[in-house]
Amino acid sequence: MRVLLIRPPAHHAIEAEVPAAVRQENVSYPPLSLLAISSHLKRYTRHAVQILDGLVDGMSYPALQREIETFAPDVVGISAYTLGLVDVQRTVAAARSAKVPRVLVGGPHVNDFPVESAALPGVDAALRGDGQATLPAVLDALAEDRPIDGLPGVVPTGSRPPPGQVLSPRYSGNLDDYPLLDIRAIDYSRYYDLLGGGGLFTTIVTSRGCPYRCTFCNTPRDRFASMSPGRICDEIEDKLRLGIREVYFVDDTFNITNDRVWGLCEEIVRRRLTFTWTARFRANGISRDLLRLMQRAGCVRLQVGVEQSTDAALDILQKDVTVAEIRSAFRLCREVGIKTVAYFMIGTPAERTRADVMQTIDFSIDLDPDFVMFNILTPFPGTRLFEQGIERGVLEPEPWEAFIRSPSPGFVPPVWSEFFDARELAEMLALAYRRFYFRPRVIWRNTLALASWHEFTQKVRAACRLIV
Ligand code: B12
Ligand code: SF4
Repeated sequence: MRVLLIRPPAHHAIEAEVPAAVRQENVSYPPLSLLAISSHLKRYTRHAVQILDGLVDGMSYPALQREIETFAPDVVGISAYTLGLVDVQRTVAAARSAKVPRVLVGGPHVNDFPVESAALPGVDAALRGDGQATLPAVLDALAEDRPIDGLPGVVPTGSRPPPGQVLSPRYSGNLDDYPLLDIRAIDYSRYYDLLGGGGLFTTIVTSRGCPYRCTFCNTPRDRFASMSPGRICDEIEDKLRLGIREVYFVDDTFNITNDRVWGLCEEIVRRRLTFTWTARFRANGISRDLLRLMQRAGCVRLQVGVEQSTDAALDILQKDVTVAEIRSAFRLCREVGIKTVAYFMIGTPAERTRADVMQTIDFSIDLDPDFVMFNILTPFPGTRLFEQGIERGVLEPEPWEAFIRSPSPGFVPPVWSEFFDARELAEMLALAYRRFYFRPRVIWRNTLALASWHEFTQKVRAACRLIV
């Protein structure tokens, strides 16, 4: 079978949490999910696989259709995010117009909304779980003209199946078993990191899920799995051979345990792997010794989820971290010389007055990270926060349900509107960025750190969009 795996463009992405200005500059990461699937299919099956990344090219739909026609696949597999659902539909339509016999969807949206995904017009089947664990059997069946209903991970179409039956997703228990990502399957030179140094770059995921319980997050809690340090270093070594020198570990939380980070850094140092890296961290458990070892292993920057400025607010979000731990983490990073990006949320159930939000902004300045990212909190279906919103009458399930049944570009995800409306939150978001970044000290520091003219123009563009 000829299989084309597609990451849809983002022409109609629904804006939520992350300001569009930041997202637009942030979409230049490689399509990890499709790379993982294609590497697996190439290694273990005889199907001919190609990846089409509509996102990196900002590809138009006529161009996408032409690309599909050129490859002439038997099967198209589309990766679906909930906020990208309108583009998923347009991509399905393009595949249909290109006369592709079978159109499948998979990815985070299908994992969260399996029945609704299987009912999307033009979709032949929705597959739940890791594509590596579902697609091989499905492709073999299609190649032999056998039915795919009932195969593991295949969501039945039509009437709602009994709860739990066939809907349970398929996941691998051991991430080490998956083959190394064959990044040569895409033009990897086109991907970059806005905050990076401008060298060849890639993202890598080394774990799945997170056992913490933050109310605003629905990352798989019970399925946490991690690759071994040896497997991660094999992946890195493979990418270094291609000239890649910058890595962003995009795991939900890289330091679920310090032992994991410690073991990986020791292995990187032992193998003398020379590259710089950055990762997403929680503030608790960060020690000076750990940071020093991480720095020896190439760590140059950490993105840390701070979210709020008081212990009471952090408790409401069940963040399981204290302000003292956050302060200590940022102080130690500055002391050791690792740069920081602090993530904050505006419009949480803990921010009842404008003064509360100003306190969050003041804290971001006081903490003195190198960069900040403010998001407007958007309660997603499937999170504890969403349930709390419904229980307290702050949120209605209907707007989301309508969008998921019938995606339209005009959808505006409801915010936590108990204390502020969306307009007030947007205004305070812009204020937060202005107050943090338009300080002489920050402008000077960031200008000194710029690596190139390209980087400068990129950042100025992003900053202008943010402020506007
Ligand atoms: C890394 C990551 C990112 C990175 C992506 C970096 C990169 N591409 O290099 C960044 C930071 C950019 C990012 C951004 C966003 N992310 Co994100 N991200 C993740 C994270 C932590 C891991 C995803 C990953 O790469 N996993 C490893 C790869 C190998 O596996 P995978 O993506 O899970 O894909 C597997 C299956 O889903 C399936 N699959 C995927 N596609 C397909 C297609 C077919 C046909 C089949 C059969 C199977 C299949 O097989 C894959 C391989 O096993 C997940 C959380 C999590 N733990 O899953 C959230 C997650 C995917 N992100 C999420 C969200 C909401 C976003 C944003 C929309 C946030 C925002 N408000 O802007 C943006 C949008 C990104 C975009 N597409 O435009 C949600 C998605 C929820 C949903 N229902 O859509 C998740 C689940 C987190 C959460 N629980 O809230 N993200
Ligand atoms: S620590 Fe991060 S990934 Fe883990 S539950 Fe909280 S927000 Fe989600």
